[in-house]
This record gives sequence, structure tokens and C-alpha cells, in this order.
Amino acid sequence: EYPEYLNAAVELTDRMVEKGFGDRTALIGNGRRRTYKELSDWTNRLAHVLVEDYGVRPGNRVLIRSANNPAMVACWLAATKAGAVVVNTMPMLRAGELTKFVDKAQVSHALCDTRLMEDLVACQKDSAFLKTVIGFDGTANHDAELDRAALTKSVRFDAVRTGRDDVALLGFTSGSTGEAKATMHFHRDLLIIADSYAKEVLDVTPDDVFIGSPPLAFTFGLGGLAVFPLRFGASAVLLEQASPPNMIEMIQEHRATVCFTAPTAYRVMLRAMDQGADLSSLRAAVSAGETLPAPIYEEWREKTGKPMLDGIGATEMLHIFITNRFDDHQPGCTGKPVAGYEAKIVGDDMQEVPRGEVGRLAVRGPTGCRYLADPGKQSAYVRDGWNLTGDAFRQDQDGYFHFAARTDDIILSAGYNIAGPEVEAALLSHPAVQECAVIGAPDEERGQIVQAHVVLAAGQTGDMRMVKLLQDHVKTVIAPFKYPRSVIFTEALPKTATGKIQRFQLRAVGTK
Ligand code: 3SK
Repeated sequence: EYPEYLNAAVELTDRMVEKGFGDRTALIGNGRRRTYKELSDWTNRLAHVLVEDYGVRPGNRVLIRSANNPAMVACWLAATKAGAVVVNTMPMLRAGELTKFVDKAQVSHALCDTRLMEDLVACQKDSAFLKTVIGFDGTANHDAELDRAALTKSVRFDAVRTGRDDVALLGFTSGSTGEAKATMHFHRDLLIIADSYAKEVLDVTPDDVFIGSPPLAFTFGLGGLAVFPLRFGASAVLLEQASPPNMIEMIQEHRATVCFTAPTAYRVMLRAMDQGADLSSLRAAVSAGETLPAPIYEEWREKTGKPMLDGIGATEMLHIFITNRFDDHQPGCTGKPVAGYEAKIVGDDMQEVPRGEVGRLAVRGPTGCRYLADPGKQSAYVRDGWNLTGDAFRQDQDGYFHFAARTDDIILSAGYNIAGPEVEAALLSHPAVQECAVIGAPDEERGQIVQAHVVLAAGQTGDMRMVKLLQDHVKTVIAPFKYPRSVIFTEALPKTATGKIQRFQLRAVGTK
């Protein structure tokens, strides 16, 4: 359906102006609003600078280092217009981590918010690849090298005539193992995720105002906070500090209609509603990145009268591929595949398992995994044309998909297969538990035992009485053999910068 030559950034900016959206607000951030016309002009000027002043050529890998703000979106679009392959990165990455990305992607140019230069300059020092680092003003006051140069350039730019199947984006993922892998995505992929998920499931209109917490460096954030709004003439509120209290304030200020965030933030929003916060403008609350506990789904529905849209995505697939719908949703269920995608549950032999049985989730559709320079990982992820996402699911008799665990979160204890997230959900249904992560810890007798790492709610004490209380509670909620034989109280759980719990870190501690 997409033309042979296609530049995704042109479709999201200049084309929107052509379609009559020029005067509508595209981006809100750092105290300013930018219309589609302003965004189109801004990105064209920046693209001129990249090509004429810094020699960016089609296919060059360009790294962007920034928090979520309109300037980061403008840099991403400008580099894409120039035919570069963009690597978006989060501000919290340190020099060592940046070096891994730069080396793996062979990054030649980096665009960096001037407030975040130090680690990038340290990374550039010894790099065989990164030759040019250009500062931009993340606050968009045009007070940095890139911005000053842009002021002298034309607002017209002939974007590079990229093919629809040319790589536009490298999405880095550390998955559940912590090892950095780069996934390649084409120009057309960036539009497909909007034309499938955002259109079919969210039914986005130009009146929508998007908001959320995931970094633009994470494809969940890039889709939800940039591609989806810009594809349909809607607006995006970009928050450098996306803490739940700030998000709550901004939802109210901008009457946001679509929110992308993780369950923990929704939990804080529910408490804020108890204190009088007005989140009634939200028509869509998208939850992904972590399993949505049924109690949060239920309470959201009770308080707002609307469902929370739980979905599963993967950086390898670019965005969400199985989801609930506004008119078709259940607690503890991820729903059905997004239009254009198919999913099935298979065993290790790739044969479909009977309905109701837990197995490996296999998915295929218009986007899919292409690892950069990693044939071993590629052939493990894509088998017989199906993407194996590393998730264990079951499909019920009516075709709905239910998450069981990450494949490596299945605990094998005394011959039983126990899904860690099921034990987590049981623990979370106890009011004393604020957050928890369940892993398999090595055990001589049972092979593994269920071990819970628990952050208690304020005012609770982590003593033996609490251990017994939680163990007994789990035994009343799920089959008693699944109870955590070991309970460890902790102040905080290890998480990725995108908020995913790093269970592999807890496992590593357990084996030391
Ligand atoms: O859950 C995820 O990991 C994810 C990754 C990329 C895009 C979307 C999602 C939900």
C-alpha cells in the first residue's frame, strides 16, 4: 500500500501541511506550542544544516541524545529527511553505554542536547566511528550550534528519496538479558504502526492530545508520543520530566486524551484521583511495557468508566501487536492481534500447542525483527517466518491471548512450571505490597524455589510476621504450591530506564 519511495519524516510533517493541518498544534513542550507548519519549517532548516554544514549522507548513522522534548523530535525528523539512520538514546545513558551503541551502529554523527554533552564527548574521545558531535538547544531557544546554523537556512528542503524499505531507525533493546541489540526498522514500518495500531485500536483524530512517560528513545515512546499524533494531525505533549505527578498536572492542563505509560504510573494516577485530580479528559489509557495487574485495570474502569488498554509490544516488532480494544477487553488478558498481525502459541518444535496450554508466543505481520549484524540472535528470534518474542502465553478457546511470563520468567520448581507474574499478581493483591518481582532461586532439593522481592507500602514492616502473612495470602489466591518459599524485602527493585523490572539482576544476586 505504500509507494516505492517514501520518507517517513516527510509524511509526518510536510505532507500534513499539504493536507491542511499547517495551523494545528503538533508539539507542546518546554512552555511552547509548535504548529505543523512550524515543525515542517524547523525540520527542513535543520536538515539543510546536517547535509550542508556537517556532511550527513544517506545511510549515515546519526545518534540523538536527549530527554523527551520538541527539539528531539525535530532532530529525529530532520536526520530522517536527510536519509540518515537514526539511533535515539536516553539522557541517563553513560559514556560506556553510549560507546556500545556507537560501536554497534557505527555512528558517525551525534546530535546532543547541550545539557547532556559530557558523556557523549567522553564516548567520542576514543571512538573509531563518531567524528562529529553537534550541540542543540533542548529548550528550543535556538541557543546552540545546530540551532544558530538553522536560522540561516531555507524552510524548503528536498528530502532524500528513500525507498520504503530503506532503514530509517535503529532501536536498541537490552531485552531481559541486559545485552544491547540493535533492531532495524524501515521508513514504511514507522507509518505501518500508526496505520495499524493507532488507527484500528485508538481511532486517533486531529482533536487528540497525546501524553505519556516512555522515552522517545524507546520505540514505545517514539510511536505513542511522536509517530501516532503526527500521522493523524493530532498534538503531543512532551515532558522532559515524566514523573507521575508531573504527568497528572499536564494531563489536566492540556486536557490530554490519550496516555501511554506503564501500570505503576496508572496506580499513582488512581491515588491522585482519590485526592481530586481530574483525569476525565483521557479517553484512552494505554498500558504496556509491564504486565497490567488486574486490580489496577478494575479500579481504573470503576473510577473512569473506561477500559485501560493493555497491550504487548516489542522493540523488535517496533510497537504493539496484541491488544485489548475499547469494546473488547478483560482483566488479565492481552486481547487479540492488531489488524495485519497474526499470533499463535507454539512449543519448542514450532508446532501449535492445544488451546489453553501455555507455550511460546509466535507473531508475524507487517513489521518484524531484523537485528543489525547478529545472525545468531536473528535466527533464534525469527523461526519459519514467525517472531518468537520471548513471552510465554496461552490462547483461550475464544482466541484471546493471556500473558503467562517472559519465557525466562518461568520457574521450574519440583517438577512444576510456575509463572512468576502470576505469583506477583497474587502478592500485589495484598494491600501491604507496593511492588514486587518474583524469580526462581536455585535450590538443591527443588531445582528452583519461588523467591519474591517485595517493596512494602508505606508504614508496613518487613519482618517474619509479614513473610508468613504474604505466603498465606498467596496460598489463598492461587494454587498453594506456587507460594514464595523465600521472601526478601527491599527498598526498590532494579529497573531499566524505561521502567521495566530487571529480574535478571535479581537472579544474578540469587546465584552469588
Ligand atoms: O512492551 C514493550 O517492550 C514495547 C516495546 C516497543 C514498543 C511497544 C512496546 C509496548
